Amino acid sequence: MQKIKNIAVIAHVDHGKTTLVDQLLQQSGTFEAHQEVQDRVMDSNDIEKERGITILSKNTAIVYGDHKINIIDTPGHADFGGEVERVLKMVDSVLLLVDAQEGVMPQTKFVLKKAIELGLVPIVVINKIDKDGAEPDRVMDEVFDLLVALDANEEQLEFPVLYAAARDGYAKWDIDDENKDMTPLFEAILEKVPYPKGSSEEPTQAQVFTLDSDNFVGRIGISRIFNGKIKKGDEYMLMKADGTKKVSRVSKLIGFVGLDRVEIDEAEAGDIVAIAGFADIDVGDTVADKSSPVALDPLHIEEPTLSIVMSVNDGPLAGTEGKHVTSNKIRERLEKEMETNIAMKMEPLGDASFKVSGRGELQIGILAENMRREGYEFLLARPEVVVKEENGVKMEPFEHLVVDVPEEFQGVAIEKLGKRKADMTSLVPMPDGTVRIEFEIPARGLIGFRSEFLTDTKGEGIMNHSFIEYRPYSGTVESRTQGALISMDDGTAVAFSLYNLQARGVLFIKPQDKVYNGMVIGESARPGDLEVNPLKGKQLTNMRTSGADDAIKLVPPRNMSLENAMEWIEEDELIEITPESIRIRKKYLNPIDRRKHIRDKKNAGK
Ligand SMILES: Nc1nc2c(ncn2[C@@H]2O[C@H](COP(=O)(O)OP(=O)(O)OP(=O)(O)O)[C@@H](O)[C@H]2O)c(=O)[nH]1
Ligand SMILES: [Mg+2]
Repeated sequence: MQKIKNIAVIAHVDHGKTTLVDQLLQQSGTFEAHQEVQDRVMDSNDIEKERGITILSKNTAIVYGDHKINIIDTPGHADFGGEVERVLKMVDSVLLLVDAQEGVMPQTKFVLKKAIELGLVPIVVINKIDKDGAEPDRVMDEVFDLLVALDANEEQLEFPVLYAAARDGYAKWDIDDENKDMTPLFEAILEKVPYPKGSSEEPTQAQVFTLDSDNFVGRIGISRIFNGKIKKGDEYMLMKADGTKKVSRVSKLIGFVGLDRVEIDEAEAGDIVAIAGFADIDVGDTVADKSSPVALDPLHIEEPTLSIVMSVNDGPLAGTEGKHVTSNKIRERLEKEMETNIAMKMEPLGDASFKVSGRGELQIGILAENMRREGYEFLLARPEVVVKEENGVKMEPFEHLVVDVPEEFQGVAIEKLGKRKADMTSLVPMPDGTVRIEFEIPARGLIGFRSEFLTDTKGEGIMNHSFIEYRPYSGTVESRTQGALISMDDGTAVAFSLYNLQARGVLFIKPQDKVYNGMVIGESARPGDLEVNPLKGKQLTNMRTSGADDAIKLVPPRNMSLENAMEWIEEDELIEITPESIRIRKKYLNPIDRRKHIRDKKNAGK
């Protein structure tokens, strides 16, 4: 039997997981000498590359001496926490990375909690020790305190610690050791990660933790083999969580070597492989021995906490920019997404709209961004948290929030968060003159908070949050105070009128942009919506020609990216998304309908 070690790399967002995996790949000699390798090779899809974040967990295998090390790189952003949870059941230890300056952050807590609950003993890697502000000792203490707070057992509290600068390619046992290479980390993995339990002689049991698809063989389940063997061409029983069973033949078996996938004939207990041949294979399914099938425990997958309504674009510019605009097209695309993205859910609501649920705004935003690039056009409503009822009590998701702000903004941050029903749990001055304040807050209170927070802290605040649990509903939360500037006409925006409107607030559009009646073109400086006319040209006089229009100096418009727009809009507003534009509009384009809506809402006592 081959010597195998299975490990996942977990951390808060940006603490250096993908960079570390890069270095391990490079330094193990897994790449051929001629192979050109980019930075963060594991971040392979377009959006991952552009944003420098990991969205999907991905596995790679490294050959080191006589060992094969299967490494799973996981996403650090809280919205993809569900990915991490699933992956942890497939490995025998984790590398927990913590930034030597930032220290323990919300997602560090979230992922470590899951690892501790599964009984894994982490290898702690204090990373980025090259940073000027690095304080490895303080961070080490924070990690230890966190483990104690998480009820770690004695073995877990004796976790090994290494100090690293992943970017510069070294790790070491002692902070005073020389900076060399990753050898100490390889040693730690070989010494400290237990060999997989289970036996190749037992009846086969493998569990799927990620899905993939291939144009030739269809759905593929990336699985960990816990017992027995999987052979290409043999029949196995696919066992689902709901008890359904079906025998199929493995048509293709794929092993991992570095970044390559290679076809293999057989794999044994302890290894991670991709299995093709089971048409409806899904995450959590067991691939079991045909004659003595025993299912593994199903994977626990946390429910989505945020939902958003997606609907067909019915505005006056509908169909002018997108390729796929019908309700059928949108439905097909969403259904396809739900097949592989098990952390999300979709529910048709009738009248050409769909409720899409996920773990956060970023996760849903990325789906929308992908659809837009594929030529889709649609509307998105304001994100809403998923409220549940437990024993007759209305429950809503709560988040752990950490904000880092320069001292002078501490007051405003606490005040604004108080209005959003946040409970402060700690306040610690940091050595660099900032304060780290922690809160527990209903997820509802966080919707739209980021942009306000950045404005309040002049862009210097940093905020991070992560799901804690469902708790009883906490009452109304304050939301955006400023009104919207709404266009009262259809046409093309004119510089002269935009120039005059600048006094009214912040604009989202520039001259020549298409606008329509009911479209939101800016944020008013005051509460309450304001209807304005962005089309009014200057009257021509003898003195000046309309050409002078070009010379008008306008403040650059606020860039309403998809995520900014999701943060900004209120319940009666929508985002219009097309391959070319992101516009904000009122749900009711006609001012009479809008007034009626406001009246109805008042009457309903909201
Ligand atoms: N100074 C310094 N920067 C580092 C080090 N390791 C990684 N970085 C930088 O930190 C940033 C984030 O690195 P990634 O490897 O993408 O982090 P990640 O943990 O994979 O991020 P997510 O997958 O989005 O959670 C990049 O700009 C890296 O170059 C290090 O040792 N020192
Ligand atoms: Mg990453």
